[in-house]
Amino acid sequence: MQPVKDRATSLALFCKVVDNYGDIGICWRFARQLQREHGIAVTLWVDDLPTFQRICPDVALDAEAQQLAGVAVRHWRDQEGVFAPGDVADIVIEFFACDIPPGYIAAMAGCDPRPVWLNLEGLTAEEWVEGCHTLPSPHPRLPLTKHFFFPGFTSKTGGLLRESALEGQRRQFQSEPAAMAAFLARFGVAPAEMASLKVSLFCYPHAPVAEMFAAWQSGDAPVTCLVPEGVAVEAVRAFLGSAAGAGAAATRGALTVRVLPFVAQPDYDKLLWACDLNFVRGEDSFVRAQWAGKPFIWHIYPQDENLHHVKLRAFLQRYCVNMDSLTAFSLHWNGAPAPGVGERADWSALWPPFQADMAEVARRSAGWQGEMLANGDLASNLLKFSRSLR
Ligand code: TRH
Repeated sequence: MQPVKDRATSLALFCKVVDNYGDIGICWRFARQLQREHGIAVTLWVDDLPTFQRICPDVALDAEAQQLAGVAVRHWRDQEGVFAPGDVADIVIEFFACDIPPGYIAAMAGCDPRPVWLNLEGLTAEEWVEGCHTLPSPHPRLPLTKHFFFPGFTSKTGGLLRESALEGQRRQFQSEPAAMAAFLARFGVAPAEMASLKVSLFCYPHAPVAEMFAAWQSGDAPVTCLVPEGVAVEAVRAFLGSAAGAGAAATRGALTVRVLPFVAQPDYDKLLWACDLNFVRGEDSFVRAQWAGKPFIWHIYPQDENLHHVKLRAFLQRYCVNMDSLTAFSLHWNGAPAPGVGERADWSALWPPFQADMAEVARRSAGWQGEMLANGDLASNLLKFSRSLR
């Protein structure tokens, strides 16, 4: 279905880069989709341009204001700005509860009508989200009400970020083996490696990568592991026996490891589509892996007191229907003890059953996509909710 164009609406999205790439990765994807598919005039306020540049090489580091892919990008330097009601967008979104400048909030209070103000939250599969999604939070002093908006995996949440053309692009790419081979050849993947199990690896530094490498190396089926530069640096360096810069590669036993440059966001999707198995992390690559229709293993962002294990289990409970090998593998990858397998992971024992179930896991991936599509996409759901408030 064609989304309804809404040319009159403006939207300001405030993004503070706390750590890593996920915050700006999500906001940049979201901003482009709102502009391209819904005709919204989006201003993306972001505090960290160098991190932004890694996923979008067109970003100019010294520009206070720049236009990128139809989105007005503003360097959010500090909280000091002075704003008038005319500067305020129709919809104001703070990502992940970041504090937007007090001057902007004061200007919001002076608007007539007042803008829609949303706090776009992080993704979790936990049930409590359904009770908090769209809840209002009145400002203690000003005549403004902020609403919480939660992405999620059920119809009682805001759904997941997904561009309307994404599925078509993926199917097209995956239907052309030559295009996939040409894409991977850019990173040095040799024709013979195309027949191996191709794995992309994106994880946090504490993932048990060295142990996984050892299991693949001594296995009987060839594996080609593609690792973006800067990821799992210690294990990659140890395997290569040299520096782990982009372009570095080595083969030991059944395993070939190749270091890739950190690619722009659209190419990262292609990488996920071209591989047979994807290790992803955080929030955005995790969601992209779900749309890639391939088996994936999620490394969740660590939190104090192992709170992330609760979130991991909540997701696995929804996703891993009758897939014990995937559950065991995922829990151990995240250092979360798996019932029946013991606390210490034996990767040579965990890998074969998972590998044997991979076709089944891929089928589940397709079924899951169907379920997620039925919830609509985050951008459309958010705009629908915003209109209901105006
Ligand atoms: O970078 P992350 O670890 O981000 C995390 C999560 O968002 C987490 O929820 C948040 O709380 C924490 O940061 C602070 O992982 P994530 O979310 O997958 O974001 C990575 C982004 O980088 C994603 O948009 C994909 C993109 N990317 C590229 O564009 N090129 C690449 O080569 C790679 C590996 C990733």
